[in-house]
Amino acid sequence: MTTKQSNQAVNYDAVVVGAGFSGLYMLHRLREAGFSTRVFEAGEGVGGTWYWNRYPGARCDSESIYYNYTFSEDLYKEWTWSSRYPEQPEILQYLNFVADKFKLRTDIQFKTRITASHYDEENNKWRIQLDDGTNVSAKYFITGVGCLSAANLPNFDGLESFKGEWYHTGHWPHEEVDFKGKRVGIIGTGSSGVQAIPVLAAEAGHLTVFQRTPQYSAPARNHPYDPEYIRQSKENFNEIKKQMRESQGGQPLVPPTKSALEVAPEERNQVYENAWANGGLGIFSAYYDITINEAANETAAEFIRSKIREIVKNPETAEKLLPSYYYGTKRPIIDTNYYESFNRGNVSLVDVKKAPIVEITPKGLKTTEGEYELDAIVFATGFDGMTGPLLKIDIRGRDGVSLKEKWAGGAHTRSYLGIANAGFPNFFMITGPESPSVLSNMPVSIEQHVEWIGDCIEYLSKSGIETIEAKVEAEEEWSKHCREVAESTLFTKTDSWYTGANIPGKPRGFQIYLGGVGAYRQKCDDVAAKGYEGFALMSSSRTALL
Ligand code: N01
Repeated sequence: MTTKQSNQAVNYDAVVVGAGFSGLYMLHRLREAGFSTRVFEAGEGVGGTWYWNRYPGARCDSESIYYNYTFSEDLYKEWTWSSRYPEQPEILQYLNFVADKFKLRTDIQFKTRITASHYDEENNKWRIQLDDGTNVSAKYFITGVGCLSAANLPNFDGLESFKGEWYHTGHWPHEEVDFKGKRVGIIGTGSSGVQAIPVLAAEAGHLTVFQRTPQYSAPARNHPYDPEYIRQSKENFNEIKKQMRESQGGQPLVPPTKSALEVAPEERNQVYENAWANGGLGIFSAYYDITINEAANETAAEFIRSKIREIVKNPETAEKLLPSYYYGTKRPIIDTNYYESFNRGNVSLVDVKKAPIVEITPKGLKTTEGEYELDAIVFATGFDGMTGPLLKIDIRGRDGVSLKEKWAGGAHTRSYLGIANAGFPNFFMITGPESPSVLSNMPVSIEQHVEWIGDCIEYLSKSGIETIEAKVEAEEEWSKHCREVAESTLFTKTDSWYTGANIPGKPRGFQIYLGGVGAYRQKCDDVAAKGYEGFALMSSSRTALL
């Protein structure tokens, strides 16, 4: 790690924000191509999402042999995952292994947050301010801030008066938190809450789950890997990599060709039963029309509801746990003993849609129906997704216009390929809004963006081009396409963080590209092959359009 003082007025070819999956590979890619590159990371170590999200039960819900980098065959073969869905410490260990293998730490400055980045038009440079008061500049400014790194802490009255301890799943302390024997309340039943609840239930004296929207979840059925399975995956590295990159969701799966409605109910039920028994997201991907046709969706939704009724012994509790929105239109969840937790004597479920939370009190939490005394509160209340992490930085492009101003009408209206923005020359977003990102296997989408951006910067450098900037028309066309694809599905019919509905006052708009990883890669490759179609390439910051 180099010192903070050494940054005063330093200029780099590229500055990258964040040392998670995105930032680590971006640094490696640009350094290999000979560009001076500096990563700034707020945390004390590498890992990004996997550095911050260390709540009890945190684990990945993509299968581990696919949830890793594939840019290096050596790396793929050197690392061996212990199980199908490893826990957070193992994924963090993997990212540390990557940082060590490629000697990345020397170009990462930890414990440093970028507070602002302004484009200096005259000098064609990004002027970047750090929270230690120093600043640096760079020709290219690249964000690897993650899609889910701006925690959403609802604005409940009285939190400051609470006498107990409280935590947010996305900013979990590094020290172990002891819940033994305590009265713990958890707010939120998304992926984080559903993973944390069974683990907290096993430790707490009593766990009260404050649920606003019941969730569909399927068992993960995590298990240690058979060494032979690992051997085969390593042997088939190239094939797996190709399949993932060309797929819909970034997993090497054969896409479903059948409609849920064209098969007999008995056959369909058996398919769902098999998927339930195998664990993972098999139900979600069993038929091609689950997320586009209401009746097809209902078959999967009702199957999961039937499992909830079967698992949860108390019929009243089971009833409260039954979801009614379109299955899969909030992030589908996989769990380990989630519904089973509600059969424990020390777990109770409170429906806060029926009786909303009114305030946090010194002793606990008050809903419209009563007060719950608690020693600790866990906020599993999610994130300001996609745009939130970007807007935490004061990013300003041409004429001092901020990204916040540009996106005031909603992210969905303005980005080109989820990588670039008109008005923001030489600024790239890794897995930005309107790219497949969180609706795909993230490492696959991250690698695609990193490689595209790396190739682009190399091309600009070799061609003597000083700036690249998305054209307004290209941006509008891409955003329109994103909206059309989203509107042809059921995703837009549900309030979720995908649409920004979880953040009061956030402009609504579907923030993710649903056209699939393979098709999206093709589009990005075509854009590059056509000399960066849709971008203005300039020999200086405003003149001589090439
Ligand atoms: O957040 P969420 P998350 N009063 O937004 C509730 C990824 N992830 O951290 O649904 C009461 O999904 C809210 O209720 P409702 C994954 O992409 C991945 O769980 O808005 N409740 C909901 O129940 C995921 O989708 C992994 O009605 C309030 C919950 O809090 C994304 O991160 C693991 C409330 C928030 O759920 C986010 O997941 C974990 C309020 N005021 C996360 N405000 C893995 O792959 C919010 N809620 C392993």
